[in-house]
Amino acid sequence: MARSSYFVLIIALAIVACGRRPAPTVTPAAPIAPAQRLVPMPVEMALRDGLYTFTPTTLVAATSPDFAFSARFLADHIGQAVGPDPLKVEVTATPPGGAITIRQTADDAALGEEGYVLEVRPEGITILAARPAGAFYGVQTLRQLLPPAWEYEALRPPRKSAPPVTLPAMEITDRPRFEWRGAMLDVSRHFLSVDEVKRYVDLMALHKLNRLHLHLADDQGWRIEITSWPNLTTHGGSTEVGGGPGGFYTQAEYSDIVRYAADRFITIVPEIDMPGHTNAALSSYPELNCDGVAPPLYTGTEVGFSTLCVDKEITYKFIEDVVREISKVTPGPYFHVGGDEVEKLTDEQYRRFIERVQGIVQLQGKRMIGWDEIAPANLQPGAIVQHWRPKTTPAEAVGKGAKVIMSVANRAYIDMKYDANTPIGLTWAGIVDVKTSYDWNPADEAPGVPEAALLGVEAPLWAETIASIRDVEFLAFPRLAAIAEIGWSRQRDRDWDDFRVRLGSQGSRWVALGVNFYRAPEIPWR
Ligand code: NGO
Repeated sequence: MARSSYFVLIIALAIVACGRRPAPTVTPAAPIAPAQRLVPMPVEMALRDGLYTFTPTTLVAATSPDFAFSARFLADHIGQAVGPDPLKVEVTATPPGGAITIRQTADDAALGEEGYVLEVRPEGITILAARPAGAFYGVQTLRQLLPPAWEYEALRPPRKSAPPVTLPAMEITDRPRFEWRGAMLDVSRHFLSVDEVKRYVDLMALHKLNRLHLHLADDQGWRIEITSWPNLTTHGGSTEVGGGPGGFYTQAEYSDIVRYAADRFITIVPEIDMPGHTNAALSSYPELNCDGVAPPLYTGTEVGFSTLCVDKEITYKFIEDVVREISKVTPGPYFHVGGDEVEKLTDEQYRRFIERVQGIVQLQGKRMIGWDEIAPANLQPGAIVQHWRPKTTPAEAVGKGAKVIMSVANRAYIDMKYDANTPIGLTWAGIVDVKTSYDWNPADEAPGVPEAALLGVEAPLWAETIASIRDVEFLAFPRLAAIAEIGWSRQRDRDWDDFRVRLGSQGSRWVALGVNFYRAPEIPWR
């Protein structure tokens, strides 16, 4: 070859080499061992000899009507993946051989509210649980062991020649570390529709999360109908960050969300943030302002500038009405009063306000939750503090008997960016990559807050930069699965390198579910 040709060849190779993007980490599609398919990781898991084979006539049986929802869920999931018709469901005390049976056991002590045993044998599959939530979590574990392709909504019956679907025999015994495994959606900064919230509920259920905290009111929008103060939604709900149209839930729509979540063993936790973060309310009712003048609606993202007028009686009448109306449509035992970032009151004014509101919440039979700023108030037994500010501790509240939900922002805030190039998200608490969100122990996070003081963990998703459920999914996945595992699995069993691999195998399931997840480069997606 002539020298000039060599030259051209070298230049061409250099161009190709420079233009090539680094190959994503993709592991070839070898069969995934059962233990690698599960997030969160169960307490105990042992493989046994033999295989269970799914057939078109497999029956899903529940021994108690309380377990029928879980049986139906499983039958619908397996649905047409194994035959032309959906699987049959039966509530019966004596299920036939070969069935998938969800069986109630009297062994409450070992399994508790949420524990289960999953036995896969060649002769049949059994999920044992003492309570309906445990049965549901057993079903979610079985679901994660089944082919991800079964999640596709357009799945069609298999070809006649397709090999039968089997599952290796195994036994799993499982129960959660914490009773509170939460996620929060901020529907104030940007509104999400009922269907979008239900979609989040579905994705939470897959990873055994059980509390959905809805941040229903903030400066930028009031999102739940209060019939005695209608302007809150007609005016206060009419915009959002950036000036979009906002929106709100009627109480009937909110009840629909509550029911949908409850079916999936998720308790809705309503939050009305006060006395700060209240511009939407202040703009809707001039009498809530100390000067009697309603400010304009707000569509920016500053915090700390608004407060209810704590010296006016009408303020407490307003709060009583709001807490009463929302409590009536909220079967769960919690009411979150916010309490964060108040810059316009003295400490004394703030404390007195929180203590008075605590009485109002108790009168409605609810447990008060507040962000960690409420810790110095005189908290009553049963109060719950949500810890969010890094480098502070709510130990003072723990001393008064309060329980803590750990949501420390530099670990659990999934509205933070994954890295400097993440197109949406905030950075004030730092960059929260997947390892940062996973590799920590809630019991070591705040001095004076030991394991026994913890109710659990929660991943808040603030919505300053989130305009749609697609954005929600992008910031939540995969980090929400990391928080779910922290909430469920024992600390001594958790290990980042092992988690990375198990998280990687969630990718194909999320693809099948249409989840817009972030393909974090440190995860071996498959
Ligand atoms: C803070 C603030 C919110 C912001 C969020 C953004 C709390 C409890 N108050 O968290 O208003 O939206 O940060 O990350």
